[in-house]
Amino acid sequence: MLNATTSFSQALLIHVDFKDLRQSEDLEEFKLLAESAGLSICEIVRSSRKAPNAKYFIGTGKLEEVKSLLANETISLIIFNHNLSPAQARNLEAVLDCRVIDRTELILDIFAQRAKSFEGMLQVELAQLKHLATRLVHGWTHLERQKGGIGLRGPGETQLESDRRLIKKRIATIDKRLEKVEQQRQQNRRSRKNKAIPCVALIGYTNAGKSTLFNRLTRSETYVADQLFATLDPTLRRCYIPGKSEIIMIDTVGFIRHLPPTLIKAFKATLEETLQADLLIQVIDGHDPKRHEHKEEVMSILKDLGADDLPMLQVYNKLDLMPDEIPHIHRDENGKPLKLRLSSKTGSGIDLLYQALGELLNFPDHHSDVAEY
Ligand SMILES: Nc1nc2c(ncn2[C@@H]2O[C@H](COP(=O)(O)OP(=O)(O)OP(=O)(O)O)[C@@H](O)[C@H]2O)c(=O)[nH]1
Ligand SMILES: [Mg+2]
Repeated sequence: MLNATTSFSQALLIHVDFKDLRQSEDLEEFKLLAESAGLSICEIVRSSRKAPNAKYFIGTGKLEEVKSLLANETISLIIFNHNLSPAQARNLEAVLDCRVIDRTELILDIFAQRAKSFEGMLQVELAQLKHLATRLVHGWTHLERQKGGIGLRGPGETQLESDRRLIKKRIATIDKRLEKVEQQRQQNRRSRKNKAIPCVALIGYTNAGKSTLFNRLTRSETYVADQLFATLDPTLRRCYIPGKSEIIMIDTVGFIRHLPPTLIKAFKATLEETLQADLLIQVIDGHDPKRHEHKEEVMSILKDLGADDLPMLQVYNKLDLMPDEIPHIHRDENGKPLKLRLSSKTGSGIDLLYQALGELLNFPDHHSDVAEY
C-alpha cells in the first residue's frame, strides 16, 4: 500500500479561507487530521482568497512565503486542506521541490495506516489507485496534447501509459477479490436476517464517540482514540438489551466534511452493511461547537448513500462535559424517541438508551419476558 506520510515527518500545513463558506474547511480539524496521520506540524500558512489560483491554488505572494519557510526549516511534506487539481499538485512540487499532498491524499493515508482487515486494506488500496489513476490520466492527456499525435510519443508518455495499464490491472484484481468478500458478507447478512436478530448501526462524524458507546453496549474493547478515523473496519457484536432481547450492534467508520468521493465509493460495500440496519444511531459529540454542521454533513452523506430514510435515533454524547445537562429522552409528537443525551464514558443515560432501543425495535416489555420463566 502507498504511504505518503511516514511517521514523524515534519509537515507544513496550508489552509485557505474562502469567502464562500461551503468551500471552506476547518483548520482545527485539519490539524487533527495531520496529527492522526502521525505527522508533526512544523508550520501553518494561512491565506484567504475569493477563489483558488488556477496554477498553484495559493497566490504567488503566499508561494514565496512558503518557499522561504522551506529554506529555513526541515520540512519534508506540504499538505493542503483542500483538494488540488493534478496540474496544481505538479506545479507546486516543481516550484517548491518538496512533496505536496492534498486533503484527499491525507485522509487516504490515514485510512491506509488504520486498515486492518483484508477487505479494509483492499478498499483503501483501491481508493488510492483510483486517485492516482485520475492524476495519471490527466498527466497523460496533457502530454499527448502537447506532443500532437501519432508517431510522436516520447518515452515519458510510454512510461505513463504502462503505469496506467499496471494500475488498471491491479484495480481489476482488487475488484475481483472485493467481489468475493462481498459475497461472503451477503451470505452472513442473509443468515442474520433469517435469524431475525435486529441490527443497529452506530454512525456519525469522526471522533463523536461511536466506538466508546459500542464498547459500553457490547462490553468489548474496540479501539478508541482521540484521533480522526480511529475506526475503519465495521465491527459487529451481539449485545443484550437488559431484560429484553438480543440485537447486533455495528460500529462503523466515521464521516467527515468533504469525504473524498473515491473513499465513499470504495467503502460503499462496507457502508451497505449500515444500510441494511433496522435502526441507525447517529452519535453526535454534544460538546462540540460544530455539532450542527457535523450532523448536517452526516445527513448529506447518508442521503448520497440512500440511507437517509432509515429509522434513526440521535444520541448526543459526552454529556459529562456539559454539567448543566441531564440524561433525557426527547420524543416526537407521537411519543417516539427521537433524541437522547448520555455519556458513553461515564455510562450515565445508558439505561435510557436501552429503553429507547426497546421501544424503537418494538421489543415486548421486560415483564412479559420474565413471566415466561
Ligand atoms: N468526555 C467524554 N469523552 C468521550 C465520550 N465518548 C467518547 N469520548 C472520547 O472521544 C474520543 C473519540 O472516541 P471514539 O469512541 O474513538 O470516537 P469514534 O466516533 O469511534 O471515532 P472514529 O472511529 O474516529 O470515527 C476518545 O478520546 C474518547 O475517549 C464521552 O461520553 N465523554
Ligand atoms: Mg471509532
